[in-house]
Amino acid sequence: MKILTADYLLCCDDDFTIMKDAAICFDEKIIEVGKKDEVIKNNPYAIVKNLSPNSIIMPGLVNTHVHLEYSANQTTLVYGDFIKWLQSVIKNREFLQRSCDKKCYNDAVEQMLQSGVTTFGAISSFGGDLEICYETPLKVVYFNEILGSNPDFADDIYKDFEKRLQQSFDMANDTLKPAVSIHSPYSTHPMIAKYAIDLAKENDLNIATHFMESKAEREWLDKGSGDFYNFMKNFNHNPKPMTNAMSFLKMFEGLNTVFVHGNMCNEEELEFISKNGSLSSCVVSNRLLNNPVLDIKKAENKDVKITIGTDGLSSNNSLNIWNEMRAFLFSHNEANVIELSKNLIKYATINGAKALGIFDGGELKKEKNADIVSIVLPNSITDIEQLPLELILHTKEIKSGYINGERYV
Ligand code: MCF
Ligand code: FE
Repeated sequence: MKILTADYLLCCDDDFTIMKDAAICFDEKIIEVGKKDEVIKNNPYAIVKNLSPNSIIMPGLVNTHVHLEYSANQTTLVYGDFIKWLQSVIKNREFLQRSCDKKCYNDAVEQMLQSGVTTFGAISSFGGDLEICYETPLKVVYFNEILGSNPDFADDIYKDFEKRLQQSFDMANDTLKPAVSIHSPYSTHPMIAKYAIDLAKENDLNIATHFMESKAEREWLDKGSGDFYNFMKNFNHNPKPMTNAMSFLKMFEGLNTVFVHGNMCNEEELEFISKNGSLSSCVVSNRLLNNPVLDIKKAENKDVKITIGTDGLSSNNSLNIWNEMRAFLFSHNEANVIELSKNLIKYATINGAKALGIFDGGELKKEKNADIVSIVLPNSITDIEQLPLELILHTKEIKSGYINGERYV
């Protein structure tokens, strides 16, 4: 049993409680959170560690969406336009996947780990990232991706998907949970999507999908026109969307799906997402691919649970979740900076944990898993209201971290 004490403790509960001169007592689970003197008095056999001045204790962070298999990308993929980027992915994805060696995967995960991420949702297209996801001390929801627009190839697609899914089942343990990802409504035939969703339902697996990321996707699904039409014409002389937005969404009814991006959602779609999952927002990726930013007011008016995703190094220059939060803060100048900072920390902790569901963390509360990180601010703060903002402005890496109560940083 251990106790950590610090100047401040962020519970990341619904009320966003911040405790001053606080402590947390834990083994695998959290035993008590409260005032330093009381926690020490109530747990006399615990080993006490007093963190350095200006320390902050908070829950481990959650990156709900990352593609590790593209971590070799730095200057290969083309930015500035979603369709051009997609074409460059199609052209280079096997090369990038082959170029990501053990060190490349390690470095990518290390960026998340050092930034305080204790849980992430990995979208795996090929299975090349399974080993690193198994080896890392971090908790991983491992989303095996399926895509394909031609039902004639369905059998081969299912065979490949089932093989990867089985491999992830073989490696599953307390920190690696197999899951399913339907790539998107523009790339996955509804029959293929339904097959994978049914599999997820039968096996009680988490599920994720890219949805309403670009203007091109909106136009294509609504009207069958625009940039996607021109793109699809390369493969088919008379291309038509395989589904529309609402029919695609309805396949996920009753599940807790991580919908990724959602920038172009209308109110009806946001309402559906609010009732059937959460939204992973990836602002840096959206910026680089010239996609719109998420309208947070519109999403929050529908009670959508927003979470933070870095996306992959295929559309980001960093997997550090604080870099992502800073970018989010600076891209949303319509929001009050203090209010948004507080919300961002919720998005990256409690909301992310609820979105990924399986690992009971994201909050410092009795009986939750002891996924805890500590951060040291450069100086003392003058106003507790500013703490979330100061954290987002100054944090690059954590000072220490615990997963299920075990120290890993
Ligand atoms: O989230 C971004 C942009 N939207 C869609 N897909 C991806 C993103 N980052 C990587 N991808 C992958 C996706 O998983 O790119 C491929 C898929 O494997 C595009 S479809 C050939
Ligand atoms: Fe993505």
